[in-house]
Amino acid sequence: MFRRPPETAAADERPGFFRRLRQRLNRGDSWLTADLSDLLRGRQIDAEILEELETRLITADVGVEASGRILEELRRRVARKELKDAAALVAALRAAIVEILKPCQQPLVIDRTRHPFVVLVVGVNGSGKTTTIGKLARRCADEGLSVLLAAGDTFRAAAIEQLKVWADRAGAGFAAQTAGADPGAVVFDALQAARARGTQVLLADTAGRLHSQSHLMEELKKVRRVIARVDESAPHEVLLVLDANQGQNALAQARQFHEAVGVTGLVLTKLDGSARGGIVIAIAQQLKLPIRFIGIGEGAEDFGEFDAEAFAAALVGELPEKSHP
Ligand SMILES: Nc1nc2c(ncn2[C@@H]2O[C@H](COP(=O)(O)OP(=O)(O)O)[C@@H](O)[C@H]2O)c(=O)[nH]1
Ligand SMILES: [Mg+2]
Repeated sequence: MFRRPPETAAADERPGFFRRLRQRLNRGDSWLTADLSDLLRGRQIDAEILEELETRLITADVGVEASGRILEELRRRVARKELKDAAALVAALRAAIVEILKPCQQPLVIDRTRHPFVVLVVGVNGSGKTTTIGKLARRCADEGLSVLLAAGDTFRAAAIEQLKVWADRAGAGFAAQTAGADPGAVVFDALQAARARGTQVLLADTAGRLHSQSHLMEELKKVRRVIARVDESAPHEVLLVLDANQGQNALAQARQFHEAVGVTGLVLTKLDGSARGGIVIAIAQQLKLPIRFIGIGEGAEDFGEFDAEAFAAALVGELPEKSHP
């Protein structure tokens, strides 16, 4: 994530993370991996099988638009007699998925000339904001960056406590006020403190639920303005955290948050849950926002950069070449 050479990234985290991604993504009602081989076994690649595949894609949250795009490509290749067997179809499906996902594979690059680089984390209640901040804090700390966490979710005391636990675990600084305090004031003070200390990264938590959706958006806009008042180049990243289990709802949330505060990156969490992963394709197709990270569990290690090829491979059930140990 922080301009580290790709070889070291591959060596120290990728294989393990991808293996777990594949295992966890396909847990429960797997939509392609297990089913696909059953669907294809001993059958010819014809119009009927493509129609069945399209239905599966749509019911797996891929959405009508992205499914249509994938099928258009597959039909074209079938017409050219390029897809003679199941293996060729699976490979073509994977390639079509990669094509949609690839533009969203844009890692977060922390600009080390900023003191601090400010990341404002937004999203609805329970989407995984605080957990993501904790995981990201750990990642930054592992990269040798100094980090400060700002407890901008002042709605509940428990939210402040939860962030404190993550700060302690990651060895990050922590800035908070009491529950009910003005989140703008909390983030303002944290930013001043980070500047005074020369802290490299400030991760600001926010509330996900207020009296109403419009109230929440107004509060987030205000936090954004307060940050810009201290450093007009900040926030340097507005990270929207989406729970992949929300399905098509996640798309609606993304549009609302983007309109209100200008999202610059996405984190998709809980891909280890009942989520079928197809929503990631719909999000890529429709939002075209950078997908910075994915979450595949509650622990700090269950978090990694989004990789289009690895993700597509996990979905259709084949590990990419590079992930083999
Ligand atoms: N299984 C799983 N649970 C997650 C993931 N990310 C967050 N959670 C859990 O989801 C719940 C809500 O997360 P939290 O960070 O408090 O959400 P917030 O309200 O947006 O701050 C917590 O129990 C987290 O442990 C993930 O990637 N996978
Ligand atoms: Mg929270």
